[in-house]
Amino acid sequence: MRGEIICSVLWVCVILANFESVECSSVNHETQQCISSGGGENETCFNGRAYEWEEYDEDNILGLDEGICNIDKVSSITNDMFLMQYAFDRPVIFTGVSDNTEFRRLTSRKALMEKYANNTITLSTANTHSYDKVDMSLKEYIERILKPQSVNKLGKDTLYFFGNNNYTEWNEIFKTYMQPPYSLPEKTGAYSFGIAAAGTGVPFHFHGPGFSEVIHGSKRWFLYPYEKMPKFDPDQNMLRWVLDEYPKLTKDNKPLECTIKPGDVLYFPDRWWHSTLNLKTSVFMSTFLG
Ligand SMILES: O=C(O)CCC(=O)C(=O)O
Repeated sequence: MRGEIICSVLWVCVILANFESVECSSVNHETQQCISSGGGENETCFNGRAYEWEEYDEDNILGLDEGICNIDKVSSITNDMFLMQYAFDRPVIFTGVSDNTEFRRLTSRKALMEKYANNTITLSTANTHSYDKVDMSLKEYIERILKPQSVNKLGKDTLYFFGNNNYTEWNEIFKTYMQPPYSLPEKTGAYSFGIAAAGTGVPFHFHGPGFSEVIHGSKRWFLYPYEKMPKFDPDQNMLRWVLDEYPKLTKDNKPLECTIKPGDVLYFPDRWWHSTLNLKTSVFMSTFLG
């Protein structure tokens, strides 16, 4: 079966390569490896799929699963319906509402390393209040820090790239990002771009409303309304919370949750407690509405 899939992917590539002189690359969905007409396996895949970040994850070494999804998923509602049913009331996941193929292509590991390797990025510690900030080059972050989370590492010792972006330096790729086509009255969006390793995440916190889109990888979200503050240790990493605390939750204390993947956009309303766990190395964009 695996052989047949690889063969059929390669066959399509060979046919295309014969008709036009294109460099053909594709994804074998069984192994999630990139396959190119040249036979290489470390190439960037286009057509909306760029799995090469995940080549750096060690085969689900953390044993993370996607969990359940008990958040509504919608694909074609109007902004008025969004405002009436969700915006001020509960989270929702939009599927396939904006096409970020180009942004996905520009944020492959290879593309980012070619263009931004020496740019300085600001990392935050992955604890609830993100107290500490550390500056380093994107190259150093990707090559040295971006490793699967160890269960015993505290959130305050885990460095996480999310937000504090230099919009001028990143403008060329940020301008290709297609914002979710939904809005709140009198609010505008501010971007927070991030790249995070498998098993890392941000512990529970809350702030204003916004959207979160995964561009590469997958991210599990947990949410509670403001009045239902979850039990958590602000310095514990989310992997520990998922392994130790989550299984103890009673039915009444379970969060709203879902794993989002490329093509999904999660909306969280104002002041909802939320936390995240990256199941794979993930590249993501949040749009904060303020
Ligand atoms: O995407 C993440 O891992 C963190 C997102 C988050 O906490 C936020 O959007 O406030």
